[in-house]
Amino acid sequence: MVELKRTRLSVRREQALLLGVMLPADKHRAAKPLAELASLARTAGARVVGEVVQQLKRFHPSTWIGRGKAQEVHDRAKSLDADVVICDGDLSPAQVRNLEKITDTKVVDRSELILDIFATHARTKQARLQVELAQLEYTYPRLARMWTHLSRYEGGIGTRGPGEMQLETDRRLVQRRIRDLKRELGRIDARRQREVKSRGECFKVGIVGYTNAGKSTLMNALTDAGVRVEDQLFATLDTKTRRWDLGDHGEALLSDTVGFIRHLPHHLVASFKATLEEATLADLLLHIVDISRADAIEQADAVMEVLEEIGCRDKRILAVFNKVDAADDETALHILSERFRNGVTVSALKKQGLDRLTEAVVAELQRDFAELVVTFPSSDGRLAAFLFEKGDVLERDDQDTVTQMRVKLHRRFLADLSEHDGVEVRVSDGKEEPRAERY
Ligand SMILES: Nc1nc2c(ncn2[C@@H]2O[C@H](COP(=O)(O)OP(=O)(O)OP(=O)(O)O)[C@@H](O)[C@H]2O)c(=O)[nH]1
Ligand SMILES: [Mg+2]
Repeated sequence: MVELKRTRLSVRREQALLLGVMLPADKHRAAKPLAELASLARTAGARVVGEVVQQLKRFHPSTWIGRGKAQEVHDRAKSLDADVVICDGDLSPAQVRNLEKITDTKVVDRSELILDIFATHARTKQARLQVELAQLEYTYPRLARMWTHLSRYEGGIGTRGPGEMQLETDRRLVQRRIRDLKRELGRIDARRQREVKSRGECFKVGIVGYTNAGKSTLMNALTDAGVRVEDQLFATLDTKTRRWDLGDHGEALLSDTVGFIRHLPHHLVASFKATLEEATLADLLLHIVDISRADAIEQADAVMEVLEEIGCRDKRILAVFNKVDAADDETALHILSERFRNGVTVSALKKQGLDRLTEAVVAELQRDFAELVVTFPSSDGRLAAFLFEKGDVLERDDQDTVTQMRVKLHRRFLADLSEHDGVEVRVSDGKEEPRAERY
């Protein structure tokens, strides 16, 4: 039995050797294949001391990379004095074990690295519980000595028996903790859903996008939210909602939330579903794309994949091409403008293009309203009161027995009108403008 080196997976202050595999499908990343892993590693607090990349047709089933390459990684790790090898992919527990054995160095995979970042950045109670749940489900079963991580739930570790009995106790403890966490998260989620409902009829706009795309910067530029902005990945792990003043058009509620990344670990998506949903419960999503990046298109695609995974395929989405001030190559912008028609180009940092963005959002908000001519018996005082309360009455014409009102009303109330007797409703604005696309 190999003694695993993975007693703790945090890579803070450790010297990291990055390890990547280029499959034939990864050609677009050829220029800097490990750039993203390097920023993840740095965000987690590691110092990157070297990189090894192997071109492969497929992953090696037992060692992830080829065996010869693994030996090379061993030598590099020793000469660079690396504490940890961080792999740009998700390895099976057996692959980790075998790779650790050959390299004689701690091995951490990409999901574990992301989970570690989430654990360090989580500030709210909900975020902390969500991370813990994801770690219990993904990381802990892969640790060499699970119980050292569980000791805070149950007495000291000295009282436990060895071997199988230990493993059994650990498993039961993990199961119990998972159950408790799910229950507690369920309670927080129910409270949050009540909160979202109580926000009622206000137009809800959610900001989504790849991590570090500038979501929080945009949130701060549009409202006085004062959200933390950092040039690092996953600075934001919870959701903040603020009122956004739309001038003559009233206001919307704007939500900023956790960013997406390609191959977001599945356990994180599941655990953070409630947080992700908060933004996605919106009437409109602003998809922020950092167009100053060479891989802007791949990032945009990854975001669309996660949106699909959390059930947002049919949402209205408005693309926002951010960081135009830093974009020196317009190719990505051209391609993305073709793909996401109605996109708006901005610089959240320099506050450029925000008026156009506001106009585009107002146009979306307006589409939820219909201008109607409603004719009804004058005796129906309830209907008149309803129209005044819920709508914007533009004209009123009282005749002997009937009243006619021209009113702007949210489409969700159309059904309510038909419940009244003797009402005739005519849509007075027939024009259909192009709208934010549904994917
Ligand atoms: N040049 C430039 N930089 C920007 C712009 N918008 C944001 N940034 C920078 O991009 C970095 C990330 O910004 P954030 O607003 O924290 O990004 P985020 O999408 O909220 O990131 P996470 O919460 O970590 O997912 C910061 O260093 C910002 O200053 C922009 O329009 N132009
Ligand atoms: Mg943020």
